[in-house]
Amino acid sequence: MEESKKWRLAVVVVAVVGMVVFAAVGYVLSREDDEEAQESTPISIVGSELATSSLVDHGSGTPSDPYVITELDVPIWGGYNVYGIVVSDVEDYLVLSGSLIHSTVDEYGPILKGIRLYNSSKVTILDCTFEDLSAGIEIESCENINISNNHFVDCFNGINFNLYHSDDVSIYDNSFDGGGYGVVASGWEDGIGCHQLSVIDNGFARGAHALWVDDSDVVTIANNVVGHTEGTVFYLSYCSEAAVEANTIWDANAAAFSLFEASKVAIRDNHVNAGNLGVVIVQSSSVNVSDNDIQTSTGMSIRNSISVDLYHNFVSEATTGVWIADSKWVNITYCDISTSFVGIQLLSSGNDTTGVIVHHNNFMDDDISAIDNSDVNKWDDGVGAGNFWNDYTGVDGNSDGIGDTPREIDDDSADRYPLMTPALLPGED
Ligand SMILES: [Ca+2]
Ligand SMILES: [Ca+2]
Repeated sequence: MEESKKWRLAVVVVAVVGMVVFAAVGYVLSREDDEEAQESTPISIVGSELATSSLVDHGSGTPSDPYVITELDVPIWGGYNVYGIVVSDVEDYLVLSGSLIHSTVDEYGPILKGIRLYNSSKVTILDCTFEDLSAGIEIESCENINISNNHFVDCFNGINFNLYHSDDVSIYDNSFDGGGYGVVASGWEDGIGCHQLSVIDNGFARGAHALWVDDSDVVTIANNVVGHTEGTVFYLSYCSEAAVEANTIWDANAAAFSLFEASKVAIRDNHVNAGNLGVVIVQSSSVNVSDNDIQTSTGMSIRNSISVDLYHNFVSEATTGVWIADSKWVNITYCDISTSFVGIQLLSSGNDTTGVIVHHNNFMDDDISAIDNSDVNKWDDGVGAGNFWNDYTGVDGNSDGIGDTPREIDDDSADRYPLMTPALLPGED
């Protein structure tokens, strides 16, 4: 080959290689552009990197001087299961505060999630706003987590427990506005949920459910205020050792409190106004319902359950105040059941309703005070005191405060010791 030809060939080869490289680089770059356009990249917060992370505003990871990451603006967009922030393997104290985490679309259609907390402990999320996400915060395999003073706006799930159990999670003073579930631990797999879950002093409005939790124990749900919800407000299934107290619920469309396969639950001192159902107890055991004030279509509904104590509740303006089917060992005492169509209804449909004991209640101005279509139940305490029925027509000839004739309920059921004056309820003089 001539020298000039060699040179020409070399120039051509270089040019071709250069074009290929240029095209390849261009392809890669354009792919990156495309991917960027398709999906946002999560901010990664890894425990082992916190000491040197530029995200950390100040702090050293101790209880009195936690690492603080603050004032982030995190837009999220893209396709399926995209997170704004992923926090993993944190063991030191970390506070994530004052940030806005939101999708760039006005709805939670794509699976866009705010913060994923994974395998971490001692993390606090404070004063953040989560908007238009399929989940605001997702928690998996974590412990000692505090979530307080945040705002969840139009998130399908506000706080979502995922896949594996977490331990000691406190959810305080947050507002959940719109969306589907405020706090949720539910799925097909067993084991999702939380040991020591506290949901206290939160506000829930315009959502479907405030709380829907499976597979959890040592649960406290207290002092929450709920308005304008579409579905069951507080639902606990396969849960034990739960206290549900001092919550206020108004303008709910379904059940206020619903238990399924739950045990050792106390529901006390709640106020429920409006809705279909106040307290629903299904396939549960050892449930104590006390000091509640309930105005719903059905005040309390108990089915297929064992050992339920209804003590000192006020139920009014119900279609049925207390409805019990296929259950045993239910005590109803010191309740005020008034202005309802049916006060108490017992029935057996499949299983027997037995061992129901009803005494020291006041039935006032109900259309039908009691119906007992079940088996052997007692409408008095067996030793001389029953209930006050304002429609009782008998007399008390010996002035012992007890009517001289039974107050019949039907052919085989009666209160043998009807009270002549209303039972003195706890707290009354
Ligand atoms: Ca009967
Ligand atoms: Ca008498």
